[in-house]
Amino acid sequence: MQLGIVTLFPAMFAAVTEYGISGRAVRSGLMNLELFNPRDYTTDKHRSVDDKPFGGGPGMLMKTEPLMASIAAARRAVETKHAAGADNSESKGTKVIYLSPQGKTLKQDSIIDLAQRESMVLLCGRYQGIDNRVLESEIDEEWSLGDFVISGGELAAMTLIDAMTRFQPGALGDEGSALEDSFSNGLLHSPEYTRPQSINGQGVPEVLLSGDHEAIRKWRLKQSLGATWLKRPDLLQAMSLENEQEELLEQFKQDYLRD
Ligand code: 9WO
Repeated sequence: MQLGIVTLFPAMFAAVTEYGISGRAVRSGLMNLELFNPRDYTTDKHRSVDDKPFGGGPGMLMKTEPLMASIAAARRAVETKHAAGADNSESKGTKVIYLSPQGKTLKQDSIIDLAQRESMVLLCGRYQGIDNRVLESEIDEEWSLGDFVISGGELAAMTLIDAMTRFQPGALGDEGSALEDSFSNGLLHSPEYTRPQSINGQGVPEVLLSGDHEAIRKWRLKQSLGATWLKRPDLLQAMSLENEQEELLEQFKQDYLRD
């Protein structure tokens, strides 16, 4: 996947390019990030990247000319990269995405869809954001992590990159499959335990030590359904359960109400 990233703080992206699963995906060439700093596209002596809003008031907006120039450069770079040698019909599909609280809320399903794309440009806003005309002419999609404000789009862009990386074929290696993570079956994960077998007198559920794989599968599914029922009943509401799941959840509720 080719990613063009427009940001005033390119150094922040070391968090995804150098660490963990995303770091490995970048080193192996599975994810290719190219950073574009509007400051490098300024033409004035002071290299200004912010400007006053018309109508006054506190706060600043991103300065338009360097912003537009850096978006154009990012788009050009990712399009030439992934169209290299081939016909470029696919490259015309490169979307410019703005991370903002006004966007559509990202869900695991949207991450899976976005992760299939060959390229995209991520625009990280700072200050109070961007001029509305730039929004309307340059931005194809607006996505949000949720209903809260942070100081800029970078952490949101990195969150999106990390989540998409997990769906690149080969990115997870030994860590398993992104399709087995929480949410991929619409349920929360069941509790997990590691050594030691006792912590301050608290043991590990017997079934996990039994070696009975079918019993373990059932127990985990039951716990998964139970955890979802207790912590995220809204997720269960939106699902239709199979017979086995219905029965295991019923058992969980009985156990829970008895204890
Ligand atoms: C800042 C500000 C200051 C004074 C008055 C109004 C103001 N609004 C903002 C503002 O919304 N700043 C944003 C900062 C501009 C776009 C980038 N920023 C951002 C992205 N904050 N939060 C996000 C974000 C992105 C994705 N998911 C959740 C939050």
